[in-house]
Amino acid sequence: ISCTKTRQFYGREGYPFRSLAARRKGGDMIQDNDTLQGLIDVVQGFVKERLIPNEELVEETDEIPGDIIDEMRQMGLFGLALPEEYGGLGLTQEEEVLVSLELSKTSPSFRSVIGTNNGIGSQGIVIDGTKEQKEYYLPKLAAGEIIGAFCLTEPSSGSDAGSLQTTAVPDGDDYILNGTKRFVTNAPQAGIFTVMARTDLETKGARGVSAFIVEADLKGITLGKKDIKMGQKGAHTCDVIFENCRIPKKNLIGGKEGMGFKTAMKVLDKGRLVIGATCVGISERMVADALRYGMEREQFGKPVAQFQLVQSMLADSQAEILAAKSMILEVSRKKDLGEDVTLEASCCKLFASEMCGRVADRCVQIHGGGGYIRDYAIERFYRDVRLFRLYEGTSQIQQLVIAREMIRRAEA
Ligand code: COS
Repeated sequence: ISCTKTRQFYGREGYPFRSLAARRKGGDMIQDNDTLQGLIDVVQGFVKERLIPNEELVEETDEIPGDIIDEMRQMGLFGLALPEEYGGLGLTQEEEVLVSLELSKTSPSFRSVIGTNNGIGSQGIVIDGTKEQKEYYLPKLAAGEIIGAFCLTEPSSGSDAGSLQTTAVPDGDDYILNGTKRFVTNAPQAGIFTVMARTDLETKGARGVSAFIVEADLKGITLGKKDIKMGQKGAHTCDVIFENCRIPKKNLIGGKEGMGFKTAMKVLDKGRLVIGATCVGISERMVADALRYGMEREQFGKPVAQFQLVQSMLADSQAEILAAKSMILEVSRKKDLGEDVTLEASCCKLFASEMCGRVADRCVQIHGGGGYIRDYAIERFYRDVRLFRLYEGTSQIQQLVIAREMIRRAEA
């Protein structure tokens, strides 16, 4: 579908994908194949005609152009994973990963624009929020009217998230929030933060943590300077500092103290599947670029893709991409059936992100010296994808989660 067609599609039909959830036939994980395929086609066209041609601009300016963000809003991309009753597209997990995979065949910063509203910046409310919290915030997030961000990590608590030190102390109808959150994706653009803070100051571990919705324009919130990152230009992170910030008690997620760590973990179970899909999408793009290069670049009188040592890099990458994609789809279906997928989601994040790193490395190798030069997108992707093995839980944290769950299930 061409971009012009994409616009006509939306212009003529409004938001045709709004009806996806309504068409679900009891228990179907793919709710309506034609509508889903329509959405995927439109996203493919958008990536090809709008995002890929702007990758270099984003790299140079460290900004996503405003007109692209507007188009994302019009397409409903901010609400892919949000329930239809709150203005989202209501995609199932399987559908969401299929769409994310297409959206990731370009610079990952583009997906990051809509990533937090569909994931870590909204899911705390979707999973554990009260009816009032959902009704008030989710429609704004689904429409892309506000950006949601997730504040878990702190200067001295990263992997050991349960040891966080930010405090929320009750005071009349409010809590008073104090602490610093680190590496907060989309913080500079955020309208609300999901903040994990300690309400039980006597308990050191995860049990004393609660989750709050904090509006970004409250007094007592300041942002640190924008982090200068290795890659993913255009996706911004920074510190968020709370100093005697007063938040109304009604913004305690779920209205219950001590549940915040579990809320954060459930959010991450979902996030880890979507990051896995992102790794698959960008790996497919890197291999497509490397294959094209290998078929054009001649050495020793023939295209380098004809040499078996290059073919082994292409073939290994293709096989690993298929493996990652298959496991992510399988686990997504399980999640849609309501099964506990903590172990499986970590397997997906671990395998897909490590696979993506290997694919990036091989694709640089196939490009030869050209792979180290800015003229080729692979130089940028090589830096961009390094983050996948770190955020939403490092590979080592995924290994820890997997092994713990194996033991827990064996004991049960
Ligand atoms: N879903 C629901 N509940 C969960 C859960 C999940 N996926 N994972 C843990 N919990 C619950 C546990 O069952 C436990 O509940 P009880 O107190 O009722 O027994 C509670 O949460 C605490 O869990 P646990 O004891 O396993 O916590 P730990 O402090 O040992 O930490 C890890 C667990 C390391 C897995 C966690 O801190 C983590 O994921 N760290 C990485 C954080 C991260 O990904 N950061 C990236 C930045 S955010 S973008």
